[in-house]
Amino acid sequence: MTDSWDGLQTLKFSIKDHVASVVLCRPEKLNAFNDLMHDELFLVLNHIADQSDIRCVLLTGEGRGFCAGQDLGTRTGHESMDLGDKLEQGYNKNLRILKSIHAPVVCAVNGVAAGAGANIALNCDVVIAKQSAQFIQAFSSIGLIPDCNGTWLLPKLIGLARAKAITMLGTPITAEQAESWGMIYQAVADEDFNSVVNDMVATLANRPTRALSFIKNIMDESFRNDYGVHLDRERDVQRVCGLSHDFSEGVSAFLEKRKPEFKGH
Ligand code: T3D
Repeated sequence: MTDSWDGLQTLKFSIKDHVASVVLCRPEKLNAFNDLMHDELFLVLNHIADQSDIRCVLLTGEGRGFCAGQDLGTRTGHESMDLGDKLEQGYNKNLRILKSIHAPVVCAVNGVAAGAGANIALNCDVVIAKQSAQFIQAFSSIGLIPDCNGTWLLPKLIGLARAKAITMLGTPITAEQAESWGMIYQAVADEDFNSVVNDMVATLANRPTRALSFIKNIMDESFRNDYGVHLDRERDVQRVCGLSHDFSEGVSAFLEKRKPEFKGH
């Protein structure tokens, strides 16, 4: 791990035991995004995407919030501002890299997730939230539409009826509600949150990373493919998995009644 990450001002970044941890770190603003945070996240995500030995990524926030979306203090004088450009230079650039990361990305929502903050979380592969956390589609309360692909993800995760209502009303959704609606994987009691997250991340980092990478991509593809095309895709991907070290190790470990030692390739 290089020391050069010590200079980050809006994030904390570390890699340990094949897990890359990214912590959004502007707690006084509930980790809302300014330009520097967009730029630093871009640097860090690019680094992660280049490291083939990273086997799990953890994204979380410092302090009592996960992320309150865009720092609205940077959006005064809006009549001369092109938000399409801002999205392209900030969130969209980062989400494209996030999606390209081969390893599973766990989002640990440690507190309120509002606006872009909520939808960044939903773009991750596994979302775990503190029971006290809330998800708020805050956009329409300031005259915007959901971004960070919220309008693509939410109808798929929770259905059109709920997606339209919560985005139009800006209703805060509790972590438990989010779990019961299928918006996130799990709501966890606040006192158990850190240990559940750490266990989840360590478990994923020791599973067959290449297969996990295929799983995340092929599940996303399922929304575009028709039935027959998707059967073909599964066949092709399974062919590759069948040639992997991890498949052979998984089968041997099962037959020998021992714990598998996956290498991630
Ligand atoms: O512009 C583009 O690039 C287009 C893309 C936009 C994407 C977006 O994310 S738009 C949506 C932006 N986010 C919001 O509208 C959410 C605004 N925040 C809130 O509604 C509330 O803060 C929360 C519901 C998230 C939390 O409420 P609460 O009561 O727990 O905390 P608080 O007191 O409101 O906030 C604590 C501090 O953080 C406070 O600062 P202060 O008064 O202690 O100095 C507050 O101003 C600050 N803060 C919270 N969110 C933001 C923020 N400062 C700037 N921007 C924020 N988004």
